[in-house]
Amino acid sequence: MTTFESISDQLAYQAIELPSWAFGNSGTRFKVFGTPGTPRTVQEKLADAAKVNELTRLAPKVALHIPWDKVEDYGALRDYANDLGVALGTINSNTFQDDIYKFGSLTHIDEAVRRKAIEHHFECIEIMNQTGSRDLKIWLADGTNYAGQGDLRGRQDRLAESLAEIYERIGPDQRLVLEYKFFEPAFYHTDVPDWGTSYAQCAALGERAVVCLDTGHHAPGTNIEFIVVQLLRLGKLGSFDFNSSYYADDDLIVGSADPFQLFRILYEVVRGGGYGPDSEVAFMLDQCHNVEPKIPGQIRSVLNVQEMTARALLVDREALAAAQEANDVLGANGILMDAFYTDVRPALAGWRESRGLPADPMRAYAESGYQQKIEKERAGGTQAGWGA
Ligand code: PSV
Ligand code: MN
Repeated sequence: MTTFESISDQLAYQAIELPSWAFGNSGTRFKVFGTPGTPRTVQEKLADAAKVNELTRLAPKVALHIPWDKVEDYGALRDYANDLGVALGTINSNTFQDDIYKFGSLTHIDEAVRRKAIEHHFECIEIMNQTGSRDLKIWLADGTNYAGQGDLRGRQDRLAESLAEIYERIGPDQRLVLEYKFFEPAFYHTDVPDWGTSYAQCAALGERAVVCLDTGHHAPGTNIEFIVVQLLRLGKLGSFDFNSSYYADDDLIVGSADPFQLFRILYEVVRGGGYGPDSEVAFMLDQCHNVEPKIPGQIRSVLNVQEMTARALLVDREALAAAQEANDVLGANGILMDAFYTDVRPALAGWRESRGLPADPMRAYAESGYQQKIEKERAGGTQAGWGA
């Protein structure tokens, strides 16, 4: 039996990066709904993120998206974030919203377009130097819609060349993190569709190139925890983009659609050494709150990750190993399920209180008056959203 007391110290290692874009307006191609109190500036996004961290102590960093979060002075932005009690985290590049990227960016047939995309990443690295960020995360919209439209092999070769140039610029303490996604916006093929492609490209680059696993970027039914096992085994699991999906890249609150899947993923993270002070795996959210309130949406998200981490830590690994060794199929499965079915919420409430945090951060937010304050203060101006 593993007790909550025996794992409670390990819970303090939990650090989940919040995406700045989760606080802005978002939606689908059908409609983006505005929400009262939505930030108009990156500073306001940081303030909202800091509120999540203040109430949970789970979210010490905020990931930025360039150009959505462009400012004149990144040193000043870094100080601003630090004053709020958070740090600036991963820098996400964006080569999917300019007209010139219609047929690709780092894979584009035209050298001039590739150059522009590479230069954009150089700019991101320059920003990282000022924000103190470790990770440059690259997600590409590159791909084709029709068989024969592009030279799949040529695109892969150009991708390797472009990434090599970017990798050259990465500082000794920085990492290039390559995300994969099996479809969308391209529907016939994408140039980095799966972990294997990302792994192959990263392996060719070197040690500081690692894979980003976005949980929403797999076909339904994919055994994501197996991918976690494999990447940890290969030393290439760089980061997670956590979210939940029923169908595809739904970007819903992590742990909402399938908490058991989140538990299985986190169990393999813990078992594979991806959690704790010696691990370099970054845990990020990549979510949008289209219809639900955004700040409580982020609070719920980090709490969901914490709950499933606690359950994953509760797995009696010794007993599980013994059952596995004895080929005790149902016994082994039962040990895993015992941990999953353990309701850790009361123990976590106590854990928070013992650390001077609100037992129920959702409730604490509702009672804090912060929402009313930002709705009043942030009247007028242009609300942040995709592309702003
Ligand atoms: C698009 O699918 C996407 O959601 C990727 O997952 C990136 O991580 C994110 O946008 C930010 O660019
Ligand atoms: Mn992502």
